Amino acid sequence: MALKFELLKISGNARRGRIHLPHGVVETPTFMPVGTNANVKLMIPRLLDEVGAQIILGNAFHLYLKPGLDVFRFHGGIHNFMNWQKPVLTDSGGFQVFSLREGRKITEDGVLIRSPLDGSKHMITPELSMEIQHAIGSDIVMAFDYCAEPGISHQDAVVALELTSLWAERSLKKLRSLSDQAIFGIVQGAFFKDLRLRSAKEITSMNFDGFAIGGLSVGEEYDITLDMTKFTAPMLPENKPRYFMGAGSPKLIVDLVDSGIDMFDSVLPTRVARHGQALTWKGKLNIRSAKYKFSKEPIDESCDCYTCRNFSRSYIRHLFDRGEVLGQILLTIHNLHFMMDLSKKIRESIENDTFQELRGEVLKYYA
Ligand code: PRF
Ligand code: ZN
Repeated sequence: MALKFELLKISGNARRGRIHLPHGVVETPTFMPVGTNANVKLMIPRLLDEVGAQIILGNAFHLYLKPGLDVFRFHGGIHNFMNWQKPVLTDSGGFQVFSLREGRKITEDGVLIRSPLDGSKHMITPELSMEIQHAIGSDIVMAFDYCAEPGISHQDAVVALELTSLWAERSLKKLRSLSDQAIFGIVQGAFFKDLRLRSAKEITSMNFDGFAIGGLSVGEEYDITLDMTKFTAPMLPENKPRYFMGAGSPKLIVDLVDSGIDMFDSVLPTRVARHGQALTWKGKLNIRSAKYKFSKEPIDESCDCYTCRNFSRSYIRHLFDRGEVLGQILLTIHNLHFMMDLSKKIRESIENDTFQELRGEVLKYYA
């Protein structure tokens, strides 16, 4: 078994757990930084370690295009390639069915997707996605799914759901024939409860090592995201990890934990950092603002990250003003540290049965 999950404590619906993987242990709830191209933008692995990252994400489709599977085979997998020796989860390419929908073609066999790099066309099947994720050597593989767009009709959502179930079965069968890597199934069903119910039933009837909720946070209203998650999460087996794909705002994270989710990922903390936005325990802060020109304060006085221990708002604002990359690096370090700190405080609060107080505190500053 490549994955062992311990459910350590339940407080309300919030869960405190531990996932054992080939490259290490992941304490949950956990936030997973995104490293699409085998790097978390602007972060060296040593810094990822320092901010407390336990597991990072890679993307099968992007890594298949560049550098290509032969390079991963040459290095013996992503861990040696990028010199990150802790766990890695790879997404299957199912999200690119959604994000690269311009000119795509979907058949029962798989999806024809256009490369964002050079426009070339690639037929991604569940089997190919498994071969890619096997070559990458991730600790957790994701099944190949069909993430539908918001506004999809019930009729079309049924097609997406049926393909997702068919592809889940083929993903599981193919991966088990290749390796003993852990694999998660993904529940779809758009914004229809009857379809979420059906998808959850079909996907959880297969012997996956964990389960993800996909197809949400794709542009729909917040209340719908949360309502669908609260409806779906209880249908997932209690003794396996639960992963909400693509959630990075502090508000959504505390609400997801409150719905029984264990894992989440997003480019949000690293992306907004590059645009000058810091996440703090007192809400968001835009470092480009003129009001920080003469501020000797750190970004967040309650933060003990490298950035906050060493640099003033005034200096970081100056770096952004001059377009210096160091400003982006310093904010990326801070934002990732904040997400890891948030995850850690969530875990502690579940252990102490004070999660609702922590959630209230976060919601006060992130409306
Ligand atoms: N499927 C896959 N990856 C994803 C999603 C999905 O539905 C989402 C939806 N928020 C993010 N990433 N495979
Ligand atoms: Zn900080």
